[in-house]
Amino acid sequence: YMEHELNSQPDTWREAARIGALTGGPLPKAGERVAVVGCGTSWFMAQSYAALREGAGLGVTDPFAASEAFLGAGRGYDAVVAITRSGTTTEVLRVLDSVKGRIPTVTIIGDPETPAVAMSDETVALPFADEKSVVQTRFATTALTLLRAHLGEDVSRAVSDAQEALTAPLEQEWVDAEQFSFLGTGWTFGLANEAALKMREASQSWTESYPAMEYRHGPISIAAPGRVTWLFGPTPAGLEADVVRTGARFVHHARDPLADLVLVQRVALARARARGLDPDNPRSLTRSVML
Ligand code: F1P
Repeated sequence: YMEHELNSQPDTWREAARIGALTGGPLPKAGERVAVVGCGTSWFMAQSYAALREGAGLGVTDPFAASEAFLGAGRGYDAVVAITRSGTTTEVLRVLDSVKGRIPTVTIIGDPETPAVAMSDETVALPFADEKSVVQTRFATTALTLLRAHLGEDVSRAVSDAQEALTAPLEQEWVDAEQFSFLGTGWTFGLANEAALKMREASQSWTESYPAMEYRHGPISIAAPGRVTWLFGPTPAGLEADVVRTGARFVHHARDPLADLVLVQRVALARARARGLDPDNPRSLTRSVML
C-alpha cells in the first residue's frame, strides 16, 4: 500500500490545491487566533501549518500534540483545527470534546465516516487521499497542501517537484546510512520531524530531527562518516561547512521542501526493503491509536 499511496501524491496534491484555493469554507479566517492539534504525523503537519499561517501574517497559530494541548479560556483561541487521518485517535477526540461549545472546531479527516465528524463543528474530508497503510504518506502531505493553498500559496511548483521527486535517483549511501538527522527551519521543521518519523516507522531506522540552528548546540556531536544530515528549506550560514567537517553527508535539495519529503518517503521504503522489512506491517504500530 505504502508504495502505491506515496506515488499518487502529485495527483492528490493537485486535487487538494484546487479545494484549498476556494475561498470561504470552514478553515480559519485571517486574524483568528488558532490552535492546531494532531498526533504523530498529523502533529508534524500541524507544526508546519502553524509556522506558515503565522509567517503569512494571518494570525497567532499554535501547534500542539493533541495529548499536550493547552486550550484554556485564558489562551483566547478563536478556532481549533484538528488533523487526523483516521478520525478515531483518542487524544484528538478528547481535545474536540474538551472545547465543544466553547471554541469552534474544524477537523481535517481522511474518512468522512468517523467519530471525529460528529464531534467537530465542521469537517474538511479528503477521501481521495485516505490510505490503507499504517504508515502515513499521502494523507499528511495532501492535508498540508490543502492548507498551503488555503493560505494563498501557489503550490503548482510543489506539485511538479513532487512528480520529479518520485523519479529522482536514490543514492545507495542513503539506503545504507547508519543514522539520519533531519533539520528544518520555520515550516520545514515539521517536515524534518515527519521525515524522521517516517524512516523510523517504515524502516526501523535510527533518526533524529532538530530545528536547523539547534543542531550545532549539541546534536552535531554524533555526525560522522556513514551518517546523513538532511536539511529541508534554506541553509543557515555556516551549517553545511560544519556538517561536512564531521565527515557526515550533508543533503540539501532545491526542490520544494514538501516534495523533498516525498523523496525521504522513498528512501524509507528502500531501506525497509533492504532490511527485509514489510513497511505495510510496521513493528509495534497500528493504523490509529485508541486508548
Ligand atoms: C495519527 C498517528 C499516525 C501514526 C500511527 C498512529 O493518526 O499517530 O501518524 O503513523 O500509525 O496514528 P491520525 O490521527 O492522523 O489518524
